[in-house]
Amino acid sequence: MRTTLCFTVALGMALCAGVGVSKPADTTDFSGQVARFGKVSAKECVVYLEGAKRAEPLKRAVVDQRSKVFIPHVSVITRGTTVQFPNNDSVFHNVFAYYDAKKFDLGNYPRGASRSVTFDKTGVVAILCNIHAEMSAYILVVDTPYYTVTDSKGRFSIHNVPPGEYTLHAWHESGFALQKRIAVKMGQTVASLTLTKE
Ligand SMILES: [Cu+2]
Repeated sequence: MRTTLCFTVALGMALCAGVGVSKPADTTDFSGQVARFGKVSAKECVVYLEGAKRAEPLKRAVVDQRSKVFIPHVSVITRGTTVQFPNNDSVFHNVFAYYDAKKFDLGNYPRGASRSVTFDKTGVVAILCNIHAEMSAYILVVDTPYYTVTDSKGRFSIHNVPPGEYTLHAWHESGFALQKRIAVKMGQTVASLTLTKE
């Protein structure tokens, strides 16, 4: 009896897990590759589709500080998200950035401490440490659930996109970018993107 119950619960959980990973029937993937720009690799480009659907703030977002490096170097968050900036290094860091044309400064703080900022407007946030000039990171604040960051070869895939009209944006820290209207169609949509200097 106990064995049967356990099996039923396990089967139920497996089915639920299966539902969780399956693709909604009326959505598609928007995939492709960003071409290199000169000698610069198209890795860590942000690609996103702006349409009618707005995004909820992310429940959790972290830009870590380890070995004098911000991790990740490039991240995307949705509008209204609060980002934690923990210091997991043996040295002090001072995180500051220009955001919405204003500078914010989290001050000096030691290992084990964390400070946070809520980003309620869209745009690019360039993050620096005024103790270590080599440290930098970028956060793109977007107002859409359809975004991703390219891999080391410039490849990307945005999952579960409803077909329709969108403004496609691509951005790279070197100053290359792309913005154009596109139609996302049902079935695998593959795009080859060429960015130009802003
Ligand atoms: Cu630092």
